[in-house]
Amino acid sequence: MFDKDKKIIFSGIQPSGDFTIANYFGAIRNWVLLQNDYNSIFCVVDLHAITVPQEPAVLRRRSIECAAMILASGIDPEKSLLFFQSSVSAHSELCWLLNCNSYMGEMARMTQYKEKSVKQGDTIRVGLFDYPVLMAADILLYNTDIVPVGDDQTQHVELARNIAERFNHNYSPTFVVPEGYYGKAGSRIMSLANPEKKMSKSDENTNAFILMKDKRDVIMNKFKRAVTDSETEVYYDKEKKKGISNLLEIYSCAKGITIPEAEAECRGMSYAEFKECVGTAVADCLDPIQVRFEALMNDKPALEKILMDSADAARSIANKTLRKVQKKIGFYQFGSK
Ligand code: AQP
Repeated sequence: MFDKDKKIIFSGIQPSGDFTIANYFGAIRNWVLLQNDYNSIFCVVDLHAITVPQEPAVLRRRSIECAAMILASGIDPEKSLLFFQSSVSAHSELCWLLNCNSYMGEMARMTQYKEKSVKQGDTIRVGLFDYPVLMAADILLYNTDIVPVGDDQTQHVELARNIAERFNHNYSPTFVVPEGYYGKAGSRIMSLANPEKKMSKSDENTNAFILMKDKRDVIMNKFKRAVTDSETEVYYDKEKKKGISNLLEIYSCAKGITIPEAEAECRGMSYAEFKECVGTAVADCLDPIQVRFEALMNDKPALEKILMDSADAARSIANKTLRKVQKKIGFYQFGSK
C-alpha cells in the first residue's frame, strides 16, 4: 500500500470529546489533502484520552464515532492507515523505553500539562505528565518524517525531536527526526465563548465550540451567541478584535478562501448578519460530512474491518521499530552469539 519513495506522515487525535470544527480545520482537513502525497498513518489516540478521567461507555462510543468522522471527512482507507492506538501495543511499550531516556525537567516545561493539570486539582494522573513521551512514541514508531498538527502541539513535536536526537546520539542512529507541519489556515481556532482561549472539544461550556456533528440550528444558535466586541465593524485584527478575527478565520476555512477574501466579503455587514453568514458557511461545509458519517455508523462491520486491517499493517511497522530499539538498549537477544 505504501510507496517507498514517499515520505511518511503520522498524526493522532484523542477521542476525549466529539470532534469540533477546530479539530477539523486545524488537523483532519490537512490530513485529507496530505494523504495524496505522503504515506499516511492516522490514529485515534485512546491511550492519550485516558490521561484525564473518561466514562468507559462514552469512551467506547466516541472512539468508533471519531474513527467514522475521520473517514467521513475524506480519509481514504485505500491510501491511509487509520486505527485505534490501543490496538497496537508497541505504542505503550516504546513509551516506557523512551520514558527511561527523557528528563523530568523537559517534561515539566510542557505548557499543555500545566494548563490541563490545573483543572485536575489533587488527582493529576501520572499519565497526563507523561503524555508528550507517549506522543513521541506514537510518532517515532513509524519512521515519521512529518507530523501535521495544530499550533497547540508545537512544543510536543519539538520534544519528540529532542528525544529522537538524544536516543540517536546515546546509542546509534535509530529514529527519523520528525518535523511539524502546520496548515496555512485554521491552525489555532479560538473558543466562541472566550476568544482568548483555544477551542477545545473537552470544554465544559458547549457554546464554546461547534461540533462536527452539530445540526444546522444548533450551529446557527452557537454562532449567534459568539463573543465579539463593542465595535460594529467587521475587519481582521487579531490583537484588537479577537472574537471577530476568529469568526473571519472560521469563515475563511469553511469557504476555502483566504482571510483577506473573507474580510472583503463580510465588510459592511452588521455583526448579526456576519454571524449568520459564518454559521451558514460552517453548516454547508459540515453537511456532506454528516451524511457520510451516518452511513459509516450504519455499517459497523465494514467500519471495524477498516480499523482492524489498518491496525494489522501498523503493528507490523511498529513492531520492527520496537525490536530495533530493544536491541540497541541492550535487552537480551535470544539465539545471538
Ligand atoms: N483550537 C484548535 N485550533 C486548531 N487545531 C486544533 N487542534 C486542537 N485544538 C485546535 C488540533 O486537533 C488535533 C487533535 O488534537 P487532540 O485531540 O490530540 O488534542 P488537543 O490538541 O488537546 O485537542 P482538543 O480539542 O483541545 O482536545 P482536548 O479538549 O481533549 O484537550 C491536533 O492536531 C491539534 O493540534
